[in-house]
Amino acid sequence: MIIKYGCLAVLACFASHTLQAQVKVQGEVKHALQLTPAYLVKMTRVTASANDHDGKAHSYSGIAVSEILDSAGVTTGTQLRGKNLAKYMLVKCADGYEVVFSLAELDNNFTDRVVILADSVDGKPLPEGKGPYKLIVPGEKKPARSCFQVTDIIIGAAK
Ligand SMILES: Nc1nc2c(c(=O)[nH]1)N[C@H]1C(S)=C(S)[C@@H](COP(=O)(O)O)O[C@H]1N2
Ligand SMILES: [Mo]
Repeated sequence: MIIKYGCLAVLACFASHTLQAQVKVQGEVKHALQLTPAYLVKMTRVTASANDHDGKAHSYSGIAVSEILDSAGVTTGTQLRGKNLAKYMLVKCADGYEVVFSLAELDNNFTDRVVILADSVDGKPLPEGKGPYKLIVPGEKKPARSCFQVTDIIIGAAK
């Protein structure tokens, strides 16, 4: 009995962990994506430095959000004008935390800042409770939009 339920608990834990290791990209996109380790490994890795809550700098690595948006067929680059400037990216996390960016804040025609979806910090996977994916937003005074345990990226239009 104990062994049976023990096995079930291990399986359930494994299943939930596997399910968590993906970020869904949907909304105003040409192709919805499910970002998994297998999908992300084909994309260009970049690094970004960010301070933690106590002001200590860490080196994060992952994929530029701009590349993820391109891959999903979001209106970026030369398409980001007119009505498309009212579009936004909503990022949802496992604990219900949500943050929003206008698409222009993430676009390399508008800014040199590179926001990344990180899966590693200082050469190691993100620690339990902060991973598997964390958004890294360099150059902000507060780390409040660097949200961890990201589960969903939703593209919307503000009107
Ligand atoms: N998913 C999620 N991400 C989050 C938060 C949160 O509550 N949930 N808090 C934000 C705020 S306000 C801060 S200050 C930092 C805190 O990060 P730390 O716990 O690594 O210091 O995470 C940011 N990212
Ligand atoms: Mo905070």
